[in-house]
Amino acid sequence: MTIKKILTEPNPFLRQKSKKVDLVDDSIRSLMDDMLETMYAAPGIGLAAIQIGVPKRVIVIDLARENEKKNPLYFVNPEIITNSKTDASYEEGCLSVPGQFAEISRPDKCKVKFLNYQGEEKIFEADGLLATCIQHEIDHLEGILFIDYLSKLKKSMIMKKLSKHKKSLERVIV
Ligand code: GNR
Ligand code: NI
Repeated sequence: MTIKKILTEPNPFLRQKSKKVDLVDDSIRSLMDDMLETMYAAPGIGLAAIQIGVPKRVIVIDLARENEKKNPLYFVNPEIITNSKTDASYEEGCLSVPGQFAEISRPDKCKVKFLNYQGEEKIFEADGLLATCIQHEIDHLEGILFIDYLSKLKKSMIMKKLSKHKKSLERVIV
């Protein structure tokens, strides 16, 4: 297992649409292992493959707290079948938008169809933070980030901060 570098905005990679996985084989399982290790190290509660530069429809999530037993969830080719009509709002963050947080409103429940770590088809209904997280990760597969839901002004303020931060990091390296 390897900890990979997480791509951050602005980066055109994060805006591309990820491709469906044909078969859950050992190479996909190895990708999921690396994603999970990268997510734990960050630390974060979810990660989409595109965040480590791999444009495949693969997501990992673990909502367990530090003092709780790990509970990794793997979703290959996740599809939302139904969404609730009622919304819930959570303060979201994103490992690809470091240090920035905002309240985002999304359907509070969703039913998802996906392939698990073994490649078996599963359907399950999520609510609460898990529903939010799944929708946040599926957005990544479409090249969408949570800041896209904010007003133009809020988004441009965040983008400005991120570019400044990136430039200062580049100066350190050079
Ligand atoms: O670590 C993360 N926390 C989080 C909090 C609220 C809503 C979504 C998330 S996902 C995020 C990790 C990440 O960027 N996944 O793509
Ligand atoms: Ni994210």
